[in-house]
Amino acid sequence: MSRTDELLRPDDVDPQETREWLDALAAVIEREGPERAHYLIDALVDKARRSGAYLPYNATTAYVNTIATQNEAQRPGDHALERRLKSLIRWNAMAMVVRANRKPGSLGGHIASYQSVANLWEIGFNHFFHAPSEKHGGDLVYFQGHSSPGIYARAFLEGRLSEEQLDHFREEVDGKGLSSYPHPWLMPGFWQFATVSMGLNAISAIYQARFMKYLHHRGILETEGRKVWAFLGDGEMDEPESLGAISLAVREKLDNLIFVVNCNLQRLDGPVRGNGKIIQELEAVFRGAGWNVIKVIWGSNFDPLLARDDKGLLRRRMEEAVDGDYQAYAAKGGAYIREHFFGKYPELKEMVADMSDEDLWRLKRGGHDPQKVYAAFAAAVEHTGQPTVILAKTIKGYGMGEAGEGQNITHQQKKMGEEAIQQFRDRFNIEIPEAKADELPFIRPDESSSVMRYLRERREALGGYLPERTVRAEPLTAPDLDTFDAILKGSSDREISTTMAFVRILMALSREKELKERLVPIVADEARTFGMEGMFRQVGIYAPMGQLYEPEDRDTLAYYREDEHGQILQEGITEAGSISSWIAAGTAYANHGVYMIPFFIFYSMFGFQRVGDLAWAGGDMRTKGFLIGATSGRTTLNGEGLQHQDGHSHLHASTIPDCVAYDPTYGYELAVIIQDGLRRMYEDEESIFYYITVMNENYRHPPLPEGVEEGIRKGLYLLRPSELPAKRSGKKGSKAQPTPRVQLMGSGAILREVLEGAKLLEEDFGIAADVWSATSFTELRREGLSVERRNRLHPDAKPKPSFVEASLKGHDGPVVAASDYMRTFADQIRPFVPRPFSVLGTDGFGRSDTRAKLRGFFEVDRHHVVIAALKSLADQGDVDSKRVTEAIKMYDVAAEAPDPWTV
Ligand SMILES: Cc1ncc(C[n+]2csc(CCOP(=O)(O)OP(=O)(O)O)c2C)c(N)n1
Ligand SMILES: [Mg+2]
Repeated sequence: MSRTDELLRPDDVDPQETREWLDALAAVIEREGPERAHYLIDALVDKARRSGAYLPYNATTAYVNTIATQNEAQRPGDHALERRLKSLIRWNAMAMVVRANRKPGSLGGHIASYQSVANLWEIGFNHFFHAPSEKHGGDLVYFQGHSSPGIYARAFLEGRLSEEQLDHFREEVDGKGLSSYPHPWLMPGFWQFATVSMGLNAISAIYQARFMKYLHHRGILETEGRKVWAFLGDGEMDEPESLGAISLAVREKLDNLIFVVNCNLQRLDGPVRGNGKIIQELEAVFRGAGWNVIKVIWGSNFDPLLARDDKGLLRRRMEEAVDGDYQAYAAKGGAYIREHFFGKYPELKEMVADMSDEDLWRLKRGGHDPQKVYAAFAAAVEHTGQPTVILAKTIKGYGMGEAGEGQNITHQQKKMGEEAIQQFRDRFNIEIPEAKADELPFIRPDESSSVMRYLRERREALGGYLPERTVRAEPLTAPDLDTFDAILKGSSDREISTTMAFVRILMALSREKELKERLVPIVADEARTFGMEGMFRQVGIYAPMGQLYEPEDRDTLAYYREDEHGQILQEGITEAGSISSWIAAGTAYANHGVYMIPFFIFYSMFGFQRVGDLAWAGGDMRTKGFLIGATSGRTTLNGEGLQHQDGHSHLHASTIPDCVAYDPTYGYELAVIIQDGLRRMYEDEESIFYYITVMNENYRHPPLPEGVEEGIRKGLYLLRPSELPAKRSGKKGSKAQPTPRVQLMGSGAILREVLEGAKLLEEDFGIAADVWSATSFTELRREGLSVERRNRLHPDAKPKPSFVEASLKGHDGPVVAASDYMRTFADQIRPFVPRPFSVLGTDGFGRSDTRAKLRGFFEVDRHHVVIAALKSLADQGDVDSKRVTEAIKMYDVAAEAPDPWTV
């Protein structure tokens, strides 16, 4: 059979004519090269279309390997030793999970996923994945999270993890165990990327690859030659985050990015696409987006069969069978394959007549064939100008036999019976006696053995061991607070917003010698909203190809300047992408050895609520940097309504343990917070990140009062002590009485309502009101909880007061707190306020109106502050309860209106 005949389709009406065209094409390829051939084919298609023919675009290619056998790069190395190594890792990974689940408590774990990806990873470890070394900056590998047992098993062979650690898989509390999945928070010297939340892996890897190009273009770091590998599940590709950013990778020509999708055709419950083909579907999606797609479907032992497939029947059968069928072939064995796959056409059945059922069963899928995988990886690392995706077909639970191979239940299988363990041992030639197998010993051959020497030699050649998280970055020196002098002085008569104050702080930082290069401002198409357009020109917008056009506004001061060396990451309308960039920048200290300072500024409503899981993963990865939630507050962003008004992002923020969050009111507070953040994260190297809300309401900002910095940082300081005398004269002839007193707290925009409320209390009711600025209810709660715990567990020691309690000491009266957030926000400090405490907040959906109306509606305005204060005082008998009624009438408050959170 000629090579041309391989390509004839079974339903060809004129094979002779087809042959002539194909031969002509073959001749062009030979004489003039594939590019000329491509040109001619395009011209033919174009001609047909212009002549009126409807030629639907077909984004898929035949269901065979993309790389023709004769074009494969040949796998170097010692194949037998590699198989042995892989088998040992398979065994130890399986043993670790099964042993863990024999213990009481059944801690879970997964066997099947690693068994299906093992070959892909081992080819990577033996031949491709570079660790950072003198010669190479190191690749970044995003390993599929729930296949972590395979990574632990390898690290055990490498001597990086002990048998005791393996034996305490998922037992972390006593400090000797291993975390279930990749969590840099829990294993900071080991895992680099938190990858177990499906989908985050893919988008993070794309923005990581892009950030590496950014570092390179900005001249901060040489990242040439380094690759980002992301290993993804085929089920995982259903997540919007998996596919949502793939066009960026093409646009920015991320040829440093390689996706490997392990197409084992199954997810947790069952088949990924039982009635179709996930590989074909993904091929179409990625090709359509402009990726280099490499399909690795069939193993080498299919090659001779395909070579004999003169009529294209085998190809036709491959195309016909759907993934549900392929899964059944994997689960049911050789006889079933003969009957149901080859048996469909007598000629195909004949083709395999001299093969045993065992032979048919051993026909490999591409992802389990080291040669095919090597060839695909080699092609991917060589490819330039485009990102590459490798779609590798595998079997879920490979080698698990009756315990789950290709079965729907396999994902959650964490136990294996004696029989299945013996089969596993035989299948992978594990050298332990039959009688011992069921004890599932971990195996680590002697250092002098050929397999261990090979393991070391391969990793040494590639620069060391992976994964490993090492912080090599030099800490930075935070600027002094007086860098922000202009802000600290207050705005005098000018009315500005905290957003404007923030932008000024950022501008001041961009003039700081040591820090300016490290700043990474990130926006999701809202720079103008926040008044940051001045930075477009000043520091430029990163664009790897520079600016290929004359911007429309070229002659303006703040023109839209795109630049190869630009500093701003203008991500367009993608919060998920922007926060992925923020994570890449904020973990550069661990992944690239250089501290970067990302500021991602966004609509606070589209932050945690939109991409909370990425923020959580960012926390896990010890990301450092600033998230700036702008236009925050339920009543402060007036006009925009229900979808825009954020009254809860601070609650989201409070759920992330290493997120330090503030809701400041004044420019000087913001300056103190940002300066402190820079110091804590980059100078003292604490593993924290900052969430700060800023607003678009304009008002005057006072100068920094003396001695309040510590309070700002801790979350509470006395902003305005009441000036009323502590005693007031009683009725004629009676003794002077103490002035009734309240403590008012406020944060964000509502602090100003609280200040106004204090004035009303004093002027209209003669009540002394001290006003506190609560820059962080969340930090106050955390401090309080830790003091409370310390007191609870040290009952014999002298109890310590919380910071809130200590601050309030000597400032009498009930406490009222109000914010532009749900009541739960300020309510966080209730346990630490040892007296009557009432909280006002903005529970309910937002809606459009003026600020004043909204604050009245949500009952957080000055009048409600007064009413709440009077009511507390009345409850303890310090004022007559009639005064509360009086106030309600006086301020025309709709007491009979329904609860704002119900309407
Ligand atoms: C966002 C998210 N949803 C659900 C899960 C639970 N989960 C873990 S693995 C898995 C199935 C994964 O299937 P696939 O991506 O095909 O990977 P495989 O194990 O088959 O390699 C699911 C649903 C998760 N980890 N993250
Ligand atoms: Mg899968």
